[in-house]
Amino acid sequence: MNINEIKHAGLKKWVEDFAALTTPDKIYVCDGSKAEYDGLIDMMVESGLATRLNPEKKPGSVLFRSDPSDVARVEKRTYIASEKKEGAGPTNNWIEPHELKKTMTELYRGSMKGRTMYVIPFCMGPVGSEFAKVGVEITDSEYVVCNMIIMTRVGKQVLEGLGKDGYFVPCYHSVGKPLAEGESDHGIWPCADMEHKYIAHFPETREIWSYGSGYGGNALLGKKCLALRIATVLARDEGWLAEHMLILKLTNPEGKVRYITAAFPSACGKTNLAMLIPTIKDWKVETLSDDIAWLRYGKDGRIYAMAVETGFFGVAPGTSAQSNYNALAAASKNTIFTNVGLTEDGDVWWEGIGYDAPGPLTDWHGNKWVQDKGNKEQAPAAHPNSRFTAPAVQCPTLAKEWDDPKGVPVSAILFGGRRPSTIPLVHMARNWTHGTFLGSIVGSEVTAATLDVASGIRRDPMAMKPFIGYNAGDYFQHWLDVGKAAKDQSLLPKIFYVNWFRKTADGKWLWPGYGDNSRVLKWIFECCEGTAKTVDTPIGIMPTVDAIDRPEGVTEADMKELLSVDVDGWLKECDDIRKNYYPQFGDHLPKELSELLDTLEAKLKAAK
Ligand code: GTP
Ligand code: SPV
Ligand code: MN
Repeated sequence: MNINEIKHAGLKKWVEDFAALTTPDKIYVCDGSKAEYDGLIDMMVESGLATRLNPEKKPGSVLFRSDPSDVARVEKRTYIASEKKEGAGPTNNWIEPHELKKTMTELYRGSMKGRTMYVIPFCMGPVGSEFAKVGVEITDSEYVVCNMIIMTRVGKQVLEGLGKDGYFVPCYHSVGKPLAEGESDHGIWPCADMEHKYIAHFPETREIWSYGSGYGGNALLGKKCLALRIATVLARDEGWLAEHMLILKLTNPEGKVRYITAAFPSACGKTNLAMLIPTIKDWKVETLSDDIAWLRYGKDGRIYAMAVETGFFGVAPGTSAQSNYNALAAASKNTIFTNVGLTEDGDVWWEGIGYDAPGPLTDWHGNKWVQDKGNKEQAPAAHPNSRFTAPAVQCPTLAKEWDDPKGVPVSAILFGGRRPSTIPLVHMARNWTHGTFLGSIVGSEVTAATLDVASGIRRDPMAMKPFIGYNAGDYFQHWLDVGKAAKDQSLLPKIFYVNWFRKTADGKWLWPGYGDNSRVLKWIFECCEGTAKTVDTPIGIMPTVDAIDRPEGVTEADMKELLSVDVDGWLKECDDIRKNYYPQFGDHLPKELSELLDTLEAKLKAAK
C-alpha cells in the first residue's frame, strides 16, 4: 500500500516525519496479505539473507542466520525511560527521556538510507475487541515484517479500525545499518554494535523506540515491548494485568473444562506446558497462548484471560516429537526458523530434536558442522536461543476459543521457574495475597533467552523481571489491588507455585516433566473442584504424598522429596529475600508482602 492510502492524518504525518529523519529510499504500508508476505520472503531469499527449506520437508519455510551479537533479548540495552528514575524502579535500566530521545534521534538520522521503510499497522488481541490494543511499527527490516505478520494481526482491517483519528501505540524500529549508494547486505544480517543498541520505552507518552537489533523481542515490538512493558503501564492505569503467561484449557475425563494460566521465565517451559500431551488417561490439554496473556474481570466477577498473539516464537533446542509434538507440528510448514542447523537435504536440525544429525550440517554461523557425539564440549549446531516463528492456527491442539475477544475464565494461575533444589513440585497459595507473595519471590536459573545476564539463580517476580514497564514494587501493589477489587474473593483464580526442575545430588532430573506435568495439573484441577487431597504446611497448601499419581521411574522416595518442605532450604530462601531482594524496593514494597515473609519465616522456625 501507498502512504497516501492512510486516511489517519496523525499517523500519516508521524510516518512522514520519521521518514524525513531516517531517509529511506521508499515507504511501504503493509496490508498483511499472503502475497505481501511471500514477496518479502522471496526478496530475502534472493538477497541471500534467507535460505528456502526443502518444500518436501518444510513447505513454505525459510531459515535465517542472525549476527552472533544479535541472538536474544539484551536486557542491559533495554530501558524504561520514565520521567523520574523512581518510575522505572530497581528492576529496570533508566535514562532521562529527553536525553535518550536526543541520543536515539541522532542514531535514527539517516539510519534507513538505502532501505525501504515499512509501516506495520498491527493489533494485539482480536481486531474489534474492546480489550485489544493497536500499535504501528515502522521498521526497515523485511524479517521483522514477516515475523510480525505471523505473530500479530497486521493490515488493512487494523487501519480501518483506527479510522481517521483512532489511538495507536507508536513504535519505531531500525536495524541501524544504513546502506551507502549501491551497497547491499550481501546476505549478512544487518544490525548495530552492542553499545548502539537501544530498546527504549517511554511509559508516560506510551512510545517504543528500538534501534540496532533485528532479533525477537528487541525488534518484534508488538510482543515484549507493547504487549508487556507498555501494556503493564496501561493495565496499572486501567485496572487489569498484562502478564508473561501461557493460557491452556484443561478438560477432565468427565468433560469438565478449567482454564489455567502459567507464568514461567523465558525458556522455562511455557510453550511446552501450553501444548502438553497428558500421560494420564482421558485428560486433555488445549492451547490458547504460549507466552502472553491479558487478564481482567468479566461482568460475572471472574477473571478472564485473553490471548493477544497469533503465532508462537518458540525455543527450538529441546523441542522433539517426544517433548513437544504439537510445537513441531505447528512449525512443520509456513515457518520462519532463526539460528538453527541446516541439513544437506534442506531440513532443519537442532540439539534435542530427538535424533542424531543425519549427516554434515551447516551450523547457525553458516559453517560446516559434523556431529561429534564423543565430544561433550562441541559447540552446538543451533544457537541455544534459536527459535521458530509459527502460525498459531497450525498447532493441532489450538483451542477453538483461542481468539475469543472476551477471553476465557481463569481457574488457576501458576508461577514457577528453574530451581534445582528447595522449591517443591507444587504448592498452593492460601489466597490471592499469599499468591502475590509467592509470585514476587519466584527465582530461576538464567537461560539463553537473554544475552547479557550472568548465569545462576536470579529473582524473576511473576516471570516479569525484564518486562515490567514501571516500578516493580508498585506492580506488586497493583497485583494486590486487583485481588482486592474482586466482588467475591471465592471467584478469584487459585494461585500455585510449581517447579518441574528439581535435580538429584548427581544432577539428574528428579521429575520427568513435560507430559507428566499433567499429573500436577490434575491435582490443581482437583484443588479448584475442592476434591484434592491436601496438607497444610508452613509454605502453603501441598498435595499429600499419594495425591499425585506417580509417573514411571519416580520412586516413592523421590515423590516424598518432591513434595516435602525443605525447612532449612526455605529458611535460607527467606534470609536471601530479606537481605538481598526485598530491600531494593524500598517504600514501594507493599507492607503485606514483607509481613507474609515474616509469617513464613516464623512458621518455618516453629516447624524446625
Ligand atoms: P519463552 O518463549 O522464552 O518465553 O520460553 P518458554 O517458557 O515458552 O520456554 P519453552 O517451553 O520453550 O521451554 C524451554 C526449555 O525448557 C526447552 O529446552 C524445554 O525442553 C525445557 N522444558 C520445558 N518443559 C520442561 C519440563 O517439564 N522439564 C524439563 N526438565 N525441561 C523442560
Ligand atoms: C522471551 O525471551 O521470553 C521470549 C522470546 O519469549 S522474545 O520474544 O525474544 O522476548
Ligand atoms: Mn517469553
